[in-house]
Amino acid sequence: MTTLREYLDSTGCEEKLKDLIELVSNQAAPIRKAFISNQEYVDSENIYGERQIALDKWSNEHLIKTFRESRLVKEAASEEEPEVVEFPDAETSYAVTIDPLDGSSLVQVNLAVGTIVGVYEDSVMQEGRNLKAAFYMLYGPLTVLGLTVREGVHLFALNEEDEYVMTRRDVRIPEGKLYASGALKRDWFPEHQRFIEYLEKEGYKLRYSGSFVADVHQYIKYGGVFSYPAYRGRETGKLRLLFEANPMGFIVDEAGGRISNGKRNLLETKPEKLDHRVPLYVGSRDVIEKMEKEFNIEV
Ligand code: P6P
Repeated sequence: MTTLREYLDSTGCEEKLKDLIELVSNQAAPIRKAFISNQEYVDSENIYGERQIALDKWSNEHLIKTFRESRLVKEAASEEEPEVVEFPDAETSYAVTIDPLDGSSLVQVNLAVGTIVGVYEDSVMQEGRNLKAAFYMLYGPLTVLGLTVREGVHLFALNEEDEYVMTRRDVRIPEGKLYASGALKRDWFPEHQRFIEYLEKEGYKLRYSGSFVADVHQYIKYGGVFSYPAYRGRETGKLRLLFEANPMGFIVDEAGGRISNGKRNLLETKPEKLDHRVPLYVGSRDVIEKMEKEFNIEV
């Protein structure tokens, strides 16, 4: 089976970027091992006012330390950090976004969670379509790596020797029939409600876990539309452009799907701040383009 390094060597990827992808994806094993000893909530909050579990802090600190020691990263923006972390000793100009442990509260109920990574040149404050690479490590029954270096999307899994081997090459998202919507139904705007009702009439099946990375991984395989819309009380939506929407949306786009804010391609959105939130619809291209044309979702 093709290893991660063998795949990377078959691409046009820069050497230092290959090293960075391998280094970060190999942190899956130590992060997973930390699950059992970092369960409790700590008395701190992230910049979104969300209480952090010790695991958020541990995985964030572990990845930041890994970046610093590697000299492979010029700056890193993390969902768990108030500001961009600069690395003056860097030997590259890679700018990285991380969601160190997306869906972390689900560890307590043994559901899949993951690490989401985006790699830009020079700065993280640019449109998602400029990503040089995007990948995620998903900690489920298997430890899976979903990766694009702008040459399609490929999946790997850790084998018995803790080495990534390719399990699926050139993933293409089908026009499947899963759907999900975050936010309370009573707070949905009418246009979003109308779209969800359309999907249900068309026989779409609800699949929502509370972990964006795990849900999008499922939608990449089966197809459909995952949404976390604008809603009354939070017209910007909940999910983060830099840490969740851009990297995962870029991967879906590379697999032939689409990510939208309800009206247009989210990968063309210029970030205004680190904490830039966006309404999002991500998954199969045809149904999302139909939504953009026919459901008049306001943004
Ligand atoms: P809710 C996890 O906190 C997260 O950022 C995403 O991973 C997930 O899709 C969403 O929030 C879940 O939000 O409001 O359903 O708890």
